[in-house]
Amino acid sequence: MADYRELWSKLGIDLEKHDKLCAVLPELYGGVYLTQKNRPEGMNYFNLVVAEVHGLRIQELDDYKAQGGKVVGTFCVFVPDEVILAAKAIGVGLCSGSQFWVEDGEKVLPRNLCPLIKALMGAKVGGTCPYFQSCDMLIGETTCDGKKKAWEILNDYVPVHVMELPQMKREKNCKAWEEEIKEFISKMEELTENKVTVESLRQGIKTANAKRRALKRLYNLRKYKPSPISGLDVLLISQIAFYDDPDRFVEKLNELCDELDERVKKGVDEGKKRIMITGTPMALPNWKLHSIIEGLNAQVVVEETCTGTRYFENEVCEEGETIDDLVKNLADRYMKINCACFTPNTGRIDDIIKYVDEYHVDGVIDFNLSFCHTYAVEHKDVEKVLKEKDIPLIQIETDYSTEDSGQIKTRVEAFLEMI
Ligand code: BJ8
Repeated sequence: MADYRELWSKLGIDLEKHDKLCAVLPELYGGVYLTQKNRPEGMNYFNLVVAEVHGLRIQELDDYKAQGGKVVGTFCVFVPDEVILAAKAIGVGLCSGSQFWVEDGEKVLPRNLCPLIKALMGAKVGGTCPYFQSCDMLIGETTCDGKKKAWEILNDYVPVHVMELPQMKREKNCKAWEEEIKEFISKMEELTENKVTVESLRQGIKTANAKRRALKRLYNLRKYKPSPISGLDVLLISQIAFYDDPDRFVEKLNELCDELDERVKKGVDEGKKRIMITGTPMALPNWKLHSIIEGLNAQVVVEETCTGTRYFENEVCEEGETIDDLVKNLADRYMKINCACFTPNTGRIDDIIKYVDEYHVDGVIDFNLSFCHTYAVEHKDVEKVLKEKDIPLIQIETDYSTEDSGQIKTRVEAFLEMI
C-alpha cells in the first residue's frame, strides 16, 4: 500500500493510534476472508477496496475537496443519498463496526450503550478514522435515543445536521418527512453552494437506483441452491456500498454478477443449511456472526438488515416535473424502510416471511446488537410469526468484542444441528 501518512497527518489523524488499527485489520481480513475457498474472481476488486480502505478512497475524497468539493458523513439508511449526489457532494456511511473504537467512545458515552454508537463516537473523538476527518458535515437522524443524543456530543467536533425522522407512518408523518428532505436540500445547497435542480436530483435518483438494482441482482442470485457466493462476501459488498464511488461500485458489482450467473449454471447443491439474518446492522468490519455461521458449513443467504435488504429494496420513482414531485417520490420510497424505530413496524415481519420463502431459508438468526432496545423488543413479534410458520429461530445478542465468540459458536452449532 502506498504511504498515506502525510495525508492522514493533514487530516489530523492520531498516527500512533491509527497504526495500531492498521495493524489489526489485514490480519482480521486475511483470517476471515482470504481463507475462503473458491471465491469468485470478481471479489478481487472488493479485496482491493478493503486493502485501500484508509488509502485510495481517502485520497479520492481529498482530491475532491481540493477542487472545492464537499464530503458528508451519514449513519442511517433513511438519509437520502440522492440529495447529497444532487448537491454534488460525496456521501460516506460512517457507522462503525470495530471494537477498536469502542474504548474511546466509552470515554464520552455510557458503557451500557449500543456498540455501534460507541464505536462511531470513538472513531471521531480518538481521531483514528480518516473518513470522519474528511467530512465537512455529518448528517444525523432521530432514530434511536442513543444516536439522537450522540449527535449533541459529536456536534462539538464537527457540524451535525439532524434530520427528524418520524416514528410512525401515518400520512401526516410522511408529509413531515417530505419537509425534512426539503430542509436537507437547503442545508446541502448552503454547504456546497450548488443549487439542487430537478435535473440534478433526478440524476441523483438514477445513480442511487442503479446501486439498488445491482445489489438486488446480487441478492437475487443468492436465491439459487446453492447460492453462488458466500454470505461473508455479500456482507462485505454491502458494507463497501456505503462509501465507495457509486458508479464504479455498480460497474464492478455487475461484473461480479455476470460471473455469478455462470456459476449458477454449474452449481451443485451440497445441502448446506440456508440461514437468514434479521435485525441490527453490521457495519464494517463486523463480520463476526457470518464468519461463525459459515465456519460451521452453513450459508447466510439473506440479511434483513440495513446492511442488507433494507438498504436497497424499492427504487425511487424517477418521474416528476418539479423538485416537490421528486421529493415526494423520495419520501414515498424511504418511508417503506421497515426499521424497528417505527411503531408499529409490521412491514418488517411481512418482509421476513417473504424472504423465508424467496431465499429458501432453513432457519433465522435474529441478530441484536447489545442495548439496541427497539430490535430487542421486536424479537417477540419475529418469534411469534416464525413459530406459526414452523421456521426455526434463535436470537443472538452480542457486541463487537470476541469474548463471546466461543459461546455463540456453540449456540449456532446446536441450532444448525436442530434444523
Ligand atoms: S434504519 S436500524 S440504520 S436506525 S444505533 S437503532 S443498532 S441502538 S442502526 Fe439503524 Fe437507520 Fe434503523 Fe437501519 Fe439500534 Fe444501535 Fe440505535 Fe442502530
